[in-house]
Order: sequence, then structure tokens, then C-alpha cells
Amino acid sequence: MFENLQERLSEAFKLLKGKGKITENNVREALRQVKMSLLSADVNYKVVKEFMDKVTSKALGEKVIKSVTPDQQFVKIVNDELIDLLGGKEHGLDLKSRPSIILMVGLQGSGKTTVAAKLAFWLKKKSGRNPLLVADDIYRPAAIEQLEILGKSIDVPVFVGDRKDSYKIAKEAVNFATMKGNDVVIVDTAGRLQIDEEMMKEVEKIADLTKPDEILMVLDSMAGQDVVNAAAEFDRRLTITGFVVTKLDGDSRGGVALSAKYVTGKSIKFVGVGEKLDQLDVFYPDRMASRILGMGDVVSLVEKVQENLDKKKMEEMEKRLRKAQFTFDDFQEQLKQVKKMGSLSSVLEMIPGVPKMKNIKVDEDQLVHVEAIINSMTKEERANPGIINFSRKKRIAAGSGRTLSEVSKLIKSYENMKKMIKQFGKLEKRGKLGKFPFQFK
Ligand SMILES: Nc1nc2c(ncn2[C@@H]2O[C@H](COP(=O)(O)OP(=O)(O)OP(=O)(O)O)[C@@H](O)[C@H]2O)c(=O)[nH]1
Ligand SMILES: [Mg+2]
Repeated sequence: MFENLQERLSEAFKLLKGKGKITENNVREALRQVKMSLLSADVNYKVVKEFMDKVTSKALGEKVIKSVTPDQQFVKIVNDELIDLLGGKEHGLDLKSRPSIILMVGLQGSGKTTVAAKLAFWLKKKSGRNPLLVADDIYRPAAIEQLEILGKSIDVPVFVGDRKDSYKIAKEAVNFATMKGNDVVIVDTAGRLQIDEEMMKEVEKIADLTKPDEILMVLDSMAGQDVVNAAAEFDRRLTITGFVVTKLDGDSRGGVALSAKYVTGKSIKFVGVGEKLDQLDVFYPDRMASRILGMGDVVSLVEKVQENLDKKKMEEMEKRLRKAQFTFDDFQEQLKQVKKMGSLSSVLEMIPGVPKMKNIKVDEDQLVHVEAIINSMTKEERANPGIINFSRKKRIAAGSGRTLSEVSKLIKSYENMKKMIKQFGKLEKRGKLGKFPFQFK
């Protein structure tokens, strides 16, 4: 995500590495670099100007704190300003009425229909809501069918009405939801250009008829600055309540996400990070800032881990770790849990420092090999790796299609790990460690 911006900013921070303190001289070049990074990420020039004014005055006015280095201090300043630029704290949905109405609007192809379905899925899963999707794009052929297919895949009903009159469809949908007990209605509308007067009037009228709790404009992060201008015009006509920025999984430069709030005053509420319907994330400005600054997104990582790991199994494992009873059975279980989180590379991307090491390629194959080796062990061998002698190793190697040296290496690393765990255990007993280093709660 925003790799180019990340790279350029980290170059800026490097300029201050090893410097005794921030001075007007050494900070000027770093500031210039930050500015260039933002401009080349297609951030609106007015946004860049104000951002730079703030960062500059803070950086030059900053007292030198003893415990941190100037580059860390500078990163902190840029980080704080980025968070501010991205909207400060997260902004949830404000769904007061019953049924609550969410109106999706935006330019063609920005991702409205996909986001409508993603939101329905999200509301159902996270808040136990009972959503109704409304296919109110009567212009594009197959638009209705597209939503019907998406709705079906997440088991959410889709209201299509007479498929002709977008006002009637919208009104009837709300009545239908009231009758059927759907507590949130998500209305998908046609894509339109802000200069298409007739189409802008149509969406104004739909908004008027349905009185939405949220009017969410969907912005394609891969598009350029003109999207932000369109956003300003949509907001002027409709008074939107927030944005959903899509396609952050692609190689977007960042300009749209970084300019939207400043230009319109409205916040980004969600981001789309893939085509699949569970690839919608609540937008957290602070986490996004950390990611942009290459500090990784530790909080998201932790949450992802928590969501995907089987807590009970991990707690059991933690207990076994404490007693240094860790076996290949546990190893196998751990591999399974890691695999549930998706590709290792996507997990690694969230770890601080890793985004900067772009040329590190995770060898996912190796995990598969390790798994094959463990699968070739007998139950007894997995539970009691001490019994694996040379002839057993040979059999395991043949069974898994790996070499003898790979098998030996795995067993060796298992033994090392066990040793390490024992040491941790001892330290902990002596009270030298406040907490066991592996916490899964
Ligand atoms: N990679 C990626 N693709 C996305 C994302 N969101 C939407 N898309 C894709 O973008 C394309 C357009 O999405 P739609 O949801 O049909 O966009 P729309 O705004 O409804 O389009 P119109 O109704 O034609 O105006 C589809 O191929 C989606 O799969 C995302 O977050 N990441
Ligand atoms: Mg659509």
C-alpha cells in the first residue's frame, strides 16, 4: 500500500539519522523530501502546503528530547500530522433510525456495488444487523443482477422492485424493509459524473425520498486528484456523511486517501482492500499513518491474529510452552493457525520495519515443506520427538519427499526452540520476566 510514498518518506527520515539534534539546517532537506514525497503521491497541493507548514513549524520549534533521536522525533511529528490529515480518530457509522438507511453514491466503477455488499456483510457479522440491499442502479445493464449475485453469496436479500423507476424502488424498499424486519437498508445507486446535472438531480431526489442516516461516497484510490474534486461537488449537492476509499490493495499512490478529508471536511469511514466481500476494513487514521511511515501496523496485525487464532488452542499451547512440553503436534497446530491468517507476506507487511525490506520474499514453499515433514512423522514421533533416530529420519524424509538434511534441520530447530523456551521458563520463575513473552489473550 502506497509503497512509493513509503519509500520516499523513509529516505527523508534517513537524512536525519545520526544527527545530534534537529537544526534548521539539517531539517530543511528532510522537509523538502517529505514535500516531494507527498506531491509525487498525488496529494492535493493545497493539502501539501498546509501539511508542510505545520510540520515545519513543529520540527523547527521542537525541543530536543534526550531519549529519542532527531529522526525519531521527526517521524513522530510527521506521524501526528498525518493522523490529523487522515481524520484524527476513526469515524463509525451513525445509524439512528430504524430501519437505518445507507445510500451509496459515487463515480462510475468506484466500487459502490461491491462496497454495498461488503457493508451488508460487515453489519451482519459485526453488529448482528439484518440488512436489505437495494438495487437502485437502473441504468447500467446487469447492475441489478450483479447485486443479486453478491447478495446471494452473503445470504442477504436484495430488493429490486420494478427494475425501472429508481424513486419508486427506493421508497418501496424502505417499506419492504420495515415490513420484513430488516433494520438497515443499503441502497446501491448508479455511477455518475458530478457534472451530469440530470443524474445529480436523480441522486438528490433519492436522498430526499429516503432520508439516509449515511450517505457514503465511494472513492477509487487508484484514480487521480479529480476524484477529490468530484467528492467536493457530491458533498455540496448531497451533504455526504463520509467516504469509503476502495482498491487500497492495488498500487495506488495515496493522494485520494490523503486529500479527501482536507478538501471536503468529511472523513473516511471504511477502506476496501480487495475484491472479496470480507475485504472491508474500518478506517483507522493512526494505523494508516503508521503504515505509510513504514512503522508497520502492529495494532491491525494483533487484531488479525486474534481474529484468526483459535484462542483456546493457543492458550493450551501457551501452557504447554510454559512446561516446555512443546511437541511437533503443537508445531503442526501452530502452522495451521498461521495459514488461516492468509499469506505470510500479507501478515509480514504489517510488522514494523518489514515494509522497508521489500526485497525480502517470504518462502511460502518452505512452510509447505515443513508441514509435509511433520505429516510424515508417526503420532508417537510427533508427541515425543526425542525418539527420532537416524533410521526414523530417513523414513520421514522418504515419506515427505524432502531430503534427509531438511528433516535434520527441522528437528534441530525444534530442539533449539525447546531450549529457548526452557530458559524463558526459568527466567520467569525467578521473576526476571514480568510476563511470559508469548501472550495470546
Ligand atoms: N482490488 C479491488 N477491487 C475492487 C475493490 N472494490 C471494488 N473493486 C472492483 O472494482 C470493480 C468495480 O466495482 P463495482 O462495485 O462494480 O463498482 P461500481 O461503483 O458499483 O460501478 P458502477 O455501478 O458501474 O458505477 C469490480 O471489478 C470490483 O471487483 C477493492 O477494494 N479492491
Ligand atoms: Mg454498481
